[in-house]
Amino acid sequence: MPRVFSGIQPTGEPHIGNYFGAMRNYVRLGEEFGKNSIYCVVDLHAITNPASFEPALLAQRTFEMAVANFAVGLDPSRVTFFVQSHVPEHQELSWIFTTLTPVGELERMTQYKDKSEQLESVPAGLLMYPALMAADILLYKADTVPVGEDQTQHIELTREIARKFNHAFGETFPEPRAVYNKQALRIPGVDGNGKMGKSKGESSTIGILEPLDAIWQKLRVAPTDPARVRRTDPGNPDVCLIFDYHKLFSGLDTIQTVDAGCRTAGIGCIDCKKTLLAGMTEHLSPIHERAEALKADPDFVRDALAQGAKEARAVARPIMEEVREKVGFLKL
Ligand code: AQP
Repeated sequence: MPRVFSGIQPTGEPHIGNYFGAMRNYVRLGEEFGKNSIYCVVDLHAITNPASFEPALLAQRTFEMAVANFAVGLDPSRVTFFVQSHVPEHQELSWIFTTLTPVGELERMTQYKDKSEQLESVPAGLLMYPALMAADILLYKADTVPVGEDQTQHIELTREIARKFNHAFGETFPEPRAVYNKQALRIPGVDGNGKMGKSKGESSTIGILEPLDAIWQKLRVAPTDPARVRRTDPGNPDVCLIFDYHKLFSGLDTIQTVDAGCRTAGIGCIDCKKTLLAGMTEHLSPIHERAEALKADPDFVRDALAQGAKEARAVARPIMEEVREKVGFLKL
């Protein structure tokens, strides 16, 4: 049976990019593979970027990330869901992988390049991020990794690390493959400034748990087709991020209506955005309700995370034992 692994950083509120790009696939694969779907709030990753790491907020963001995942439909009694720092084997395997990974490979990662150029002083942990991600996945010998397109390069490096380990120490790890949601490979930020990302701040994101009036304030000012200056100008939905969001939240009829309306100037951008808000309201309101119920029962969430860490360690420990033996550490 395939084994699924994926992680999500508690660097801020989960957004619709995370949701459509990754979390919905967590739910789908969770329903198929049960406890063999292993998901993790990757707090060790979240501390690698000083631009988005806020110690005073980390625990709360970690808790809220679990709430959000449960609220969108992940059932912790059916899948394995835990917090990365609660399973120390991630760090142990990661260290071994850093010894197999050339610094040049790590420096070539585009996410590293993007983030490091914003920083005056670059922590070594930011460079090592992909080795930790490889450890996250391979610690469970996972072969299936639901992620957004921005993780493609990291998954490729994970495959390479698996190959290197197998070559050096004997066949141990599978070469995992990424699973994408083709409709949501890379959802743009609502500020029109590239990929939606938590670490880009609130102006980029539409949080899945964000109040609908706050979402409307962002949609209202969101850029649309820049060539559509007046209400009477025809627009091009193919270059409009609002239309990208319609494809995620609206039914086929609505998508066709706003597409045609935009091209013929039959619908203005504000009305198009209001239609989108209606679709978002329908989709997100039940998630908001479930999240409120979970927040009102923090012991349920904490117990689920404690149980998840136990389950994850039960899988990770024997694999780590095998790794230690193959690497040649003294066993007492
Ligand atoms: N815009 C997106 N479109 C589609 N998928 C996305 N993912 C993230 N952004 C998009 C996918 O969500 C999963 C969790 O990734 P993450 O926690 O790294 O999310 P993030 O919002 O990208 O977080 P940060 O803190 O802002 O990280 P960086 O700065 O690394 O982008 C992943 O599967 C991701 O692909």
